[in-house]
Amino acid sequence: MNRTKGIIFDLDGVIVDTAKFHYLAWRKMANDLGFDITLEQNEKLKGVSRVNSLQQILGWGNKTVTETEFEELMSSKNDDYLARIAHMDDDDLLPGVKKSLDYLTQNNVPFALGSASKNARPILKGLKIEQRFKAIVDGNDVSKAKPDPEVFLIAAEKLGIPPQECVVFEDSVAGIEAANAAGMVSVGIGDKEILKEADYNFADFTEIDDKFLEQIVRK
Ligand code: B16
Ligand code: MG
Repeated sequence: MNRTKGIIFDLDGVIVDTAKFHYLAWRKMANDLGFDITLEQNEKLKGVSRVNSLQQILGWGNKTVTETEFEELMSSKNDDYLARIAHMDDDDLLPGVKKSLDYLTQNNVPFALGSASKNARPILKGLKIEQRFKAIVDGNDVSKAKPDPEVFLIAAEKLGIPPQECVVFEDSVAGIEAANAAGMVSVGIGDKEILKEADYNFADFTEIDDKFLEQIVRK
């Protein structure tokens, strides 16, 4: 029997600062189509799947495209995004993340990834932390995107821990909504005004100490 709760980490914006590269790549695509997207609009894209992001962006720009053009835009945005993150390595882990992962490993607290990204595995490999996760659930494994809780429920199942005994670290409104809908404890990483539905809020992992982790994983 597990003696601790299980932890589920989002990827983009929690473990690594890829959120800004998603924004830059979407913004370039929008600019090429003749409109712009704001940082405020970008908040609505965080944690949202590639398909749903493009649908929203085209709506903001009042653009209608054919199915083929839609596929081409998704593919060129992803190529642009991958080029921007190509040289990522373990120095790119967000501050404080390594220390928290070390604490969890040393204390036998199982942790999983629950990300909307279809690029999650190569990113974790680049960061040299792929092997440390007991389970990885990403955009390739789900049929329903955040705010649907599916990604986190699959992660809990793979950890072998009931959803109500899991804690989710998330930087997006959609992800906090998904964690709450899954009946999990939600920890917002980022602006607490934006992530106000989270059970706990921190600006980043440098604010999270061993004492908090110890308290949150205790059953
Ligand atoms: P990809 P997360 C999400 O990852 C990002 O927050 C979101 O901006 C992105 O559109 C989505 O992944 C899909 O990513 O295009 O790489 O498949 O935050 O859930 O780890
Ligand atoms: Mg995220």
